[in-house]
Amino acid sequence: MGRLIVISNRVSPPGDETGASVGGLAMALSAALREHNGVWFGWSGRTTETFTGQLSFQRGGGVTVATVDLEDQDRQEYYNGYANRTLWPLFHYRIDLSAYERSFDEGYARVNARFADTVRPLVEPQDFIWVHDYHLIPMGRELRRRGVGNRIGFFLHIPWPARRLFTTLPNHRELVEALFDYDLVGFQSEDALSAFHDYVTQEAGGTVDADGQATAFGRTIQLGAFPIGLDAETFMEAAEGEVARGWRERMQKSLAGRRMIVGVDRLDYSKGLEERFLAYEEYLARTPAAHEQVFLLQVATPSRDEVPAYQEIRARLDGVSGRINGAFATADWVPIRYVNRSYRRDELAGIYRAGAIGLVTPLRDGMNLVAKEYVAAQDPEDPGVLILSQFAGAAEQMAEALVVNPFSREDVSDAIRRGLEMPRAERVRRWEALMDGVRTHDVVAWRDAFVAALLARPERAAG
Ligand code: ADQ
Repeated sequence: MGRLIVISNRVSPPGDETGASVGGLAMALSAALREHNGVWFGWSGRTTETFTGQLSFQRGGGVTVATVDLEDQDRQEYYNGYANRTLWPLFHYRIDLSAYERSFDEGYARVNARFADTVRPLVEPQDFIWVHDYHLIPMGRELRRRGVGNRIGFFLHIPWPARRLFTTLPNHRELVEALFDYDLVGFQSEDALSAFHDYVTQEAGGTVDADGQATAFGRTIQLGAFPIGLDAETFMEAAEGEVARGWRERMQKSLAGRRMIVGVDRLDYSKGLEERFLAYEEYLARTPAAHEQVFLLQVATPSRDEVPAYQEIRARLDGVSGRINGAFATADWVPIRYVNRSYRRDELAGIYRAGAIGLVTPLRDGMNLVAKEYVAAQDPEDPGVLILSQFAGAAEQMAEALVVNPFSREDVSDAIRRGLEMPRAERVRRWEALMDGVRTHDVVAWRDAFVAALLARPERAAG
C-alpha cells in the first residue's frame, strides 16, 4: 500500500508526543501518517511578498510535515475572505454574516491551485490523499487537472447547510461539482450527509443509492458520515496526570463550596456564547436560591481576530458578561468568570473535572469535541452532567446528555436546574453510557473508518 498524504489548511508541527498541547486531530493524523510513512502538507501560516512555492520540510516523530508560505493577499482573500467570511458563516447558517465578493472567490481558487502545484511533485503513483475541510473543497479538482489519478478523499469538519441556504452562494454548483472529483466525501453527521443528499437529488439532478453512492455531473462518488471522535486514551491519560491534578485541586480551592458550570470554546459566533450567557442570566433570575452558590466559568479563546464579525462578537460578549455580573454580583461572588485565554489539554482536563455541569450550546457545530472532552475528564464515581445543543453533530451520538435547544433561554435554564439537582445514580448512569460512546467512537476509529472507505474505492487511471 502507498503512503498517506494529508492536505489541510494548517498543519501541526511535529514534536509534542504527549498530547498535552496538540489537539486530538493532529495526534490521530500523525499516528496514521507514521503508520503509512506519509506526508502532511499545508500552509505555514506565514506570508511573503510574492509566492515562491518553496516547500519547507520538518521531520519529527516519524512524520514529515511540508509547508508553503502564502502571499498577504492570499491570507486576506482566501483565509480571512472566502474561507472565513463566506463559507464558515454560511455553513453555520449565518447568511446574514456571509460576504460574497469576487476577489474572495478568486483568492480561494488561486490558493487551491497554488497548493495543488506545490504538492503535485510529492505525489507518487501508489499514494492516497486525504484532504481536510472547507478551505480546500476544490483541491481534488485541482489535483485531477494536474493528472493525479490516485484515490483522493475529502472530509468536511463543519456542517453542510440546508439546500435553500447553500444555494444563496453564487457559485454553489461549481463547489459541489468539484466535490465529485473526489472518490470519497465524508461528513460529520447524518444531518450534514442528508443535507448534501438533498442538494445532489434536488438541485444537481443526481441520485444517491442506499449504499451512499452518489451520481451527478457524470461521475459517481462514495458519501458517508464519519463522526470524529476524541483521542480518548491520551486524553484520559492526560486527565490523570500531574498537571490535570494540579488544576483540579486549584479549581476545587477556588470553588469555595460553590458549584461550577463550565464552558470552553473558541470565541466564535457559532458557539452560541451570547445565548448561553443570556440563558444563564435567566436561570439566575428564576432561581434566587442559586445566587452565590453557582458560577459559570467560560473560557473563550479569541480566534480569527482579523475578521470583523469576530471583533464584534468579542465586544458583545464583553458587554453582556459585564452587564450580568454588574446586575448580580455581590462583594464576594461573581456569577460569570469570563476568560479570554487558552489552556493546554491537560490543564483543560483538570478544569472540566471540577465542573458540575459542562455547558456546550453551539447554535451549529460540525461535531464539537469539547462535549466529548468534558465527559472523558469526569470522575467515574461522581461525574458532572453534560448539557448539549441539539444542533451540534455530537448530539446524534450523545443522547444521554441533557439535549437542549440553544436558542431557548428557558430550555437551557431548565436544563441547568435539572443538571444541578440530578441525583448521583442518574449522573453515573448517563455518564457511563456517554463514556462508552466516547471510548468506542474515538479518533482512531474515525480515521480507520475513513481510510478503509477510501481504500475500498476503485483506482482510476491517471489522467
Ligand atoms: P472547532 O470549531 O475548533 O473545530 P471543537 O471541536 O469544539 O471546535 O474544538 C476543537 C478543539 O479545540 C478541542 O480539542 C478543544 O479542547 C479545543 N479548544 C476549544 N476551545 C478552547 C479553549 N478556549 N482553550 C483551549 N482549547 C480549546 C472544528 C469544528 C468542530 C469539530 C472539530 C473537529 O467546528 O465541529 O468538532 O473541527 O472536527
